[in-house]
Amino acid sequence: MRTLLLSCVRSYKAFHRLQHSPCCFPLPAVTRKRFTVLRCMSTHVCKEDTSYYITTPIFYVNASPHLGHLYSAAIADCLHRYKLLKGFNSKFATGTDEHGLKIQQAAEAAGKDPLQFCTDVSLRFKHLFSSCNISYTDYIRTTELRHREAVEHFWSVLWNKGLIYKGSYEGWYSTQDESFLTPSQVGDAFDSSGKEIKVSLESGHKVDWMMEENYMFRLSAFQSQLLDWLRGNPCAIQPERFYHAVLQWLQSDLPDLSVSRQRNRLQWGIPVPGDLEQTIYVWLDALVNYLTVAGYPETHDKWWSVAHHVVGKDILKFHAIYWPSFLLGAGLPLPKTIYVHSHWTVRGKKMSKSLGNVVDPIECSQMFTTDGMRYFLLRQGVPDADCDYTDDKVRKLLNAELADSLGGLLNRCTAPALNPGQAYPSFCSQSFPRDQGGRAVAEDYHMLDAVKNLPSVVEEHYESMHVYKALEAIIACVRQTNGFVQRHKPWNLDRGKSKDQQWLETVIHVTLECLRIYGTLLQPVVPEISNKLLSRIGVQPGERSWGNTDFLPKFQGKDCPFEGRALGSDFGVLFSRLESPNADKQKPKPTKKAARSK
Ligand code: ME8
Repeated sequence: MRTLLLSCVRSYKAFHRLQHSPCCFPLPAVTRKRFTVLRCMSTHVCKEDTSYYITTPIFYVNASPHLGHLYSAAIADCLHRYKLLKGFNSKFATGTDEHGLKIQQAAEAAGKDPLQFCTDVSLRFKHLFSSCNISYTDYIRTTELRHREAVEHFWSVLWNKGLIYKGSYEGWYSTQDESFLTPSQVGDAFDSSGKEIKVSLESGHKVDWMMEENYMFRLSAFQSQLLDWLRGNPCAIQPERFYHAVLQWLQSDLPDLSVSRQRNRLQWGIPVPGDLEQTIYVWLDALVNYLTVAGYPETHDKWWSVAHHVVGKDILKFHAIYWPSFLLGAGLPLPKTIYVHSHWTVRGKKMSKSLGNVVDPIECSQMFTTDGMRYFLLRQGVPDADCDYTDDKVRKLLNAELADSLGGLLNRCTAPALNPGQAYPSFCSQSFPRDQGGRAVAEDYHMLDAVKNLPSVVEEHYESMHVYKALEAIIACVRQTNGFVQRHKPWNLDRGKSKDQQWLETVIHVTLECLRIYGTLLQPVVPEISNKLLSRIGVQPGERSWGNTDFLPKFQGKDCPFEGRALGSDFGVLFSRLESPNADKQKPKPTKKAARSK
């Protein structure tokens, strides 16, 4: 990451030098064109702005939401909440993609009016997101009027610039992926009845040959600008693996792209302005949603200049090639970052509606709690690699980390037996001096160092969407703090002796300080658990931002605002251990007598 950041800084410096170098002008036309792109990107890198705009893909409404959709939304929600904690003015958009052949066919199959069909399924996504605390600030549906106006305007801009022309398309099309494919992206397969069919090599979905009069977008004209953009912005697509994949794709020629379908084939979509015989291609329509939410075509600069997209790797081509080309064509800045994540699989197969192996996220969050599911997805999901889902993995992870490690730690230092005053006790600097000499041992000093550095470590991982690494770092510190308590066994200290009492209070004070940091840093991932933890240890809502992560001020000779404060009154368990479903079967059945006496 550090290397990546350094190279971003270096490229920005290079652009800056280029901009201010007296020998830059006059530039040949091609260079000038490239230079415009570079400059527009350099403002992206340097602008110190506290606005932030994050999006998820907008999801197709051909079927109910599944765990993969919740995963993308949870990542974006985490980044949004993190930015709010950092004091940013953050906008977070999600929503549903409701046009196109696939939706038209799904509505027909359901025997429903398409808009009614879309509304029903869109509500299911909305319900999922609100029940999982996905705190979006805008929910967009592509069937809304504001979106139609944005798409029509965007189309007209491209048309007026001569970037769209009437032509014809002949080639493969996958309705499931709503994607055009070249012959090299297509292979042979058999359908369920044994018939030979052609499929997309990437998604495995069936493809059909199509031949139509369409409007075409001059995608081929953007190849070198896309390469310039990526070479000048090595952080634009993260993680690095996907950045290199896109650079690799750009080594082959880009064919022009069909951006409409004949109206007689596709009625469910936005008509091409000025040509009612054609419907706008669903991906052009869908991608513009990000602009619609930013306020396009009215004042949109404030949000559009700070846009970041979270997408699954299945739709990288659309976001890293088509979308930037459309934007360059329309003269708009490019997104700051495209964060790409891999897939959840079930027994090694991508979880998807068409394969019928989906995991229901609502059922999961009822079984494992909302925060439990959020924690699992973000702790176990690795952006670079696919991850297999099983209920058992969820149970084991949550029991070990949320119930035992974190919950156990909170319980230890707030239990009335050890903390009868139910307060944030005093820190004694003679017992835990800055130099050795008190009761603290070398490992305790190592732990303090680790917790002190934790906010910056977590910040770096949140910034690069490596949420699992942030959680790994937090849980490693939680374990160290448990080790600290275990090492000093405060329950064995003699309260009658003032030195023991001071040390006991110091051990609890340090532990509560650690918990305060963990609770604050965990808020973007598990907002309910963090709230419970911070309330229990007496941290007020106004004291939970990133600016409040100054750890153990007493150790640095500063005042601690929490010292002496009463703990919160909620004694409940932080996270209850999850039983495996057959645990009940193993328990002895109650006798009739015992059952009657209940
Ligand atoms: O592609 N694991 O919509 P979609 C992880 N409408 N994430 C997954 C996943 C899995 N198994 N399956 C899906 C579309 N996702 C278009 C997007 S955006 C302008 C238009 C997530 O309903 C992941 O983010 O097929 C993936 O990219 C997205 O859902 C695809 O959702």
